[in-house]
Amino acid sequence: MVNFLIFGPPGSGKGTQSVKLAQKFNLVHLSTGDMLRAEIAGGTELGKKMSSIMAKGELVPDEVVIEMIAAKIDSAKNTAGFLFDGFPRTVEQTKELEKMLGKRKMKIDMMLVLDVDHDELVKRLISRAELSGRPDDKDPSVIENRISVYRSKTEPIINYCQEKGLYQPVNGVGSIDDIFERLSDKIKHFA
Ligand code: B4P
Repeated sequence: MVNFLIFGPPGSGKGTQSVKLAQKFNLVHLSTGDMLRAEIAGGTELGKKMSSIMAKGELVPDEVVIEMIAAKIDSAKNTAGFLFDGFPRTVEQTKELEKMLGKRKMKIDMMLVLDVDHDELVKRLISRAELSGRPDDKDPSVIENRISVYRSKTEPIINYCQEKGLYQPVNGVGSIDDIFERLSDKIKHFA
């Protein structure tokens, strides 16, 4: 099994590229954002608690996403590996993921980081707001908060993974197909 993190600021194209990569390389795509939005759409108790945090662009508590991911790893069958999208988002989540994988005789094999400039991120999220109806895409101040939460809480994971030799930067600006090719080139050496 090979396990990849797809990483980058909000709007960098993680979700967009993950769907295509999971299909091409027979990976299970695990997006904590999608899981949380499914809880909200299902009107669950957890979803009700998390929706106001997400609408402000803050991170939900580490233990919530860690528990979700562990359940999904154990229920996956016949896969070449996992593609973690939007998880981990803190160094603490990264350490927990390493423990979780270690117990199952797996590890993180590569961290793919989509590099996109600030103005392009804001432009993409504002244009998605028209289609997504996501409250965190509608308000420019929430978009700025998500980017700043990424810089302060999530970006330190890059250093952590760089020291372990896992870091692989990818230019995230260009057409969706071109970026898919760049990512596929990195993954194909493993998968
Ligand atoms: P996520 O669902 O992870 O949302 P995101 O960061 O906005 O990225 P997403 O994957 O959706 O966007 P993409 O870049 O593909 O998280 C949402 C919230 O959930 C967080 O703010 C947080 O509150 C919570 N959460 C999730 N995981 C958590 C965790 N582990 N811990 C704590 N809290 C957590 O695409 C953006 C747009 O760009 C799309 O419209 C797309 O079409 C467009 N696009 C993509 N590629 C493009 C390209 N090459 N050119 C032009 N447009 C492009």
